[in-house]
Amino acid sequence: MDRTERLIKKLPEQTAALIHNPSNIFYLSGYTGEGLLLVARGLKAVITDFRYVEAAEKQCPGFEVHAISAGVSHVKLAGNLLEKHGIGNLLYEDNVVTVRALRDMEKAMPENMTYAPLNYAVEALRTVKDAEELKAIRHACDITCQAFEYICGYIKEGMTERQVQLALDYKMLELGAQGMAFDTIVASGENGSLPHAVPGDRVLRKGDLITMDYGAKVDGYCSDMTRTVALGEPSDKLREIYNIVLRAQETAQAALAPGKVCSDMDKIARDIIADAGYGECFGHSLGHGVGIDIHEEPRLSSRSTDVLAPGHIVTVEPGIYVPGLGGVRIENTCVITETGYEALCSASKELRIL
Ligand SMILES: [Mn+2]
Repeated sequence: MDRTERLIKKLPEQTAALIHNPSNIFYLSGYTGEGLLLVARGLKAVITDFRYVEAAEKQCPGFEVHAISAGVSHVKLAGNLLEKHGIGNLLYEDNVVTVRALRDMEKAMPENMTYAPLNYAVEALRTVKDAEELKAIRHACDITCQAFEYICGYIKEGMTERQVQLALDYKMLELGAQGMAFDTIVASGENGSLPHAVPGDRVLRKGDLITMDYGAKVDGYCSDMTRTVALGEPSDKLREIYNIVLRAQETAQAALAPGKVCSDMDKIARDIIADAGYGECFGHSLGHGVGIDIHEEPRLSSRSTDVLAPGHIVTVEPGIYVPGLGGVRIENTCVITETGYEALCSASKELRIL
């Protein structure tokens, strides 16, 4: 059954879903342009404008394509379609639609329309990846790993973080990525204590650890990987931190399996880091789902009661961050299988000394 049919099956009678979130629109229809998706039993429509009509017709077989015109806005057009189909209930994404857009929608729709939140119904479908999605993410992970091998031979003392970022990004594009999954992070030396450091003009020096967190986008899907490498021999302290993070990463990753509770995965890594005396230095969650968006459900966090299932794709990325000294993070993207998991990032996690 196609993705839109799976959503429609969840909708109550005489009810339509109006989709604003571009990632949800892409997931359901393959459409990458601007506009809205309107779906109900017997109704699958892309609502767009002149610029995207041809693209929408190509990308979305099985969908009607409607273009706005003077005086007929996207929501007005949606309202006309709902009226034509005799549909009086509309579910919308209340996490995306602004207060202003909701007011405009209510004005443009037929008067007796009732509204309710869609409650993340599409996001829930998106947590379990199908074969086609897994293939794209696998490809994105392969590009990420190849770029890692390349960058390990490229990094030299005296380069800036920004140069490393540019080389990584260029290499991923050259290897076939359609773009970056997110802004590449390169954090060297003391900058390593910033989990989301922006690569800058800091010059790489002997003894630095360099954390690179980056991913490729392929066919609309992301990969996410972090490796921390050393430029020359690191201090004993940095090596100690590296080994703790590596143990936390490997132990938590090895525990991934269907039926496991997300918060338990987080706890495995957190306990290892806390027992080693660095509990205060791991201030983010263990990981997150990856797909069309770089951060999706399920979350491997201490608060998540979600249960892992085959087809979930999640990251495992513990870290230790010490202000003034630096930091280490090691991250793999993994798919949950029927019996356990498979790591999609094959790049070695042993400390590389460049
Ligand atoms: Mn990540």
